[in-house]
Amino acid sequence: VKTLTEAVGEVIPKKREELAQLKSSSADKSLGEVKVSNLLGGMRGLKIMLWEGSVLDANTGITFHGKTIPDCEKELPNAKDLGLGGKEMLPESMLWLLLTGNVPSNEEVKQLSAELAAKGKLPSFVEKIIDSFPKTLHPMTQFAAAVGALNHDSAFAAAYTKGIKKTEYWQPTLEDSIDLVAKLPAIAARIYYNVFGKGDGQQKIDTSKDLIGNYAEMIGYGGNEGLTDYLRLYIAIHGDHEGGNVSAHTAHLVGSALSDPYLSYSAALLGLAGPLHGLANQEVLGWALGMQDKVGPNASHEQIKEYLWDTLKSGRVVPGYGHAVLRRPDPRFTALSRFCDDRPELQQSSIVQLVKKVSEVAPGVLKEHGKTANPFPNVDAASGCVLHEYGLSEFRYYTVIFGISRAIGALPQLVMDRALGLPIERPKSMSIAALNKHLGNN
Ligand code: AMX
Repeated sequence: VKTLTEAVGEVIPKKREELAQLKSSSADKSLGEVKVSNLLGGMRGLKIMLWEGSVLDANTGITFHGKTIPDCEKELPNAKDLGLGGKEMLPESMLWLLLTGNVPSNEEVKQLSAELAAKGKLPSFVEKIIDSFPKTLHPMTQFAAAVGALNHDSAFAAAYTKGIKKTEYWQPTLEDSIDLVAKLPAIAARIYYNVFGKGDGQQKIDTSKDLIGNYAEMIGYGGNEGLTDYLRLYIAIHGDHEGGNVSAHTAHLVGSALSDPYLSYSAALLGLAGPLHGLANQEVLGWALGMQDKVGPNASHEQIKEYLWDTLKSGRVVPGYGHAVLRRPDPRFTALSRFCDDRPELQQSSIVQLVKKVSEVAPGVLKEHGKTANPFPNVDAASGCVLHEYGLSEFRYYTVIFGISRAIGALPQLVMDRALGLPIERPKSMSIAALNKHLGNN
């Protein structure tokens, strides 16, 4: 049985070799043209970042080191394999896969869960910082501030000050990353307790439990196997979605200045807090609950169709549908729907069933409407309503759960960035005047 640190150490020489080969064989090859529309259009579609953990294909969706979500559901150690109650894959398994490219054994995951539990307690100064925030401060702002404060004890920052060699940067980066993943549940739970008054208030950790088993306990849902298992699945599959999305890209960009993992991930969380990124799931839920209020819990396909058209005719988008890259139903949506189909309590839930019915009707309406490039549901179409059904109804908190998850994808890349010695990011920007001059416009 290997530790995660040993497993990462084993794959790094091969990665370095692959990068060296790529540089020597292909450094001058082109990856396409840069048009003015790319510069003005949020750099969409430009292949300008290295990101090892996952690749997003417009048709097949996300793959993690080549594995689809159904592959991961089959292959990664899950709650059942580890006798934890429930049966979903563990975020620990996904973290291992993203860091190493390999599927861990049950024993390795168990050992990682124990390591995370051992490192999960917050330093008291961070508890005090969180307790000093007003309840009215958005949970994501609190989350980012507390994560940034953990940089006080960063192994990377300390080693850098001492003059560690560049080839060894990845080691304290990994140490900090594991430490941060371990502490995110306690930070998130303390914020939940302070703002919403739910949970044990002390973030107690049981070393025999997995990361999410402990988190569910800390936020007061320990006895709820359905929610605990849903959180495992949700957090595992939201971990990574390529490098270009705002949170992942931010972690990579800030990390490229050799800011330590706490600082880099704190910045990523502030990006995740934006309504065009991490807040979308709460909007879907608000929209669906609004529909339920208007048309009742047993809406017919005809009534749903009408509500969809009302939304579109009023100039709004249908939340939970469409995607910047995907052109098929999001496999993450499919995985969450499968979860709902597996759980009797969710089959009886009016909001879950309404959201399911919407997914049968909306693609036809959006196709007829004719604007969106992708009329299919994205992950956010389903995610919030399940939390709501299980009683976790505080919308303002939902992005914090996403924030626990995204670390599982963003931090492995930071480790890889340091292992590969990637440089500080510094793209070229241009003013409108400079562009016009360059293009020969008058
Ligand atoms: N409902 C109605 N119209 C939509 C639509 C939807 N769900 N999705 C796209 N459109 C419209 C766009 O507004 C755009 O109209 P415009 O030409 O008048 O500006 C047109 O269709 C073309 O857009 P697109 O190329 O299909 O999408 P995009 O890449 O510009 O935007 C996204 C992608 C997700 C922002 C968009 O589909 C959207 O607003 N969806 C609803 C909100 C949502 O679900 N967000 C969560 C996304 C998942 C995530 O990243 N968390």
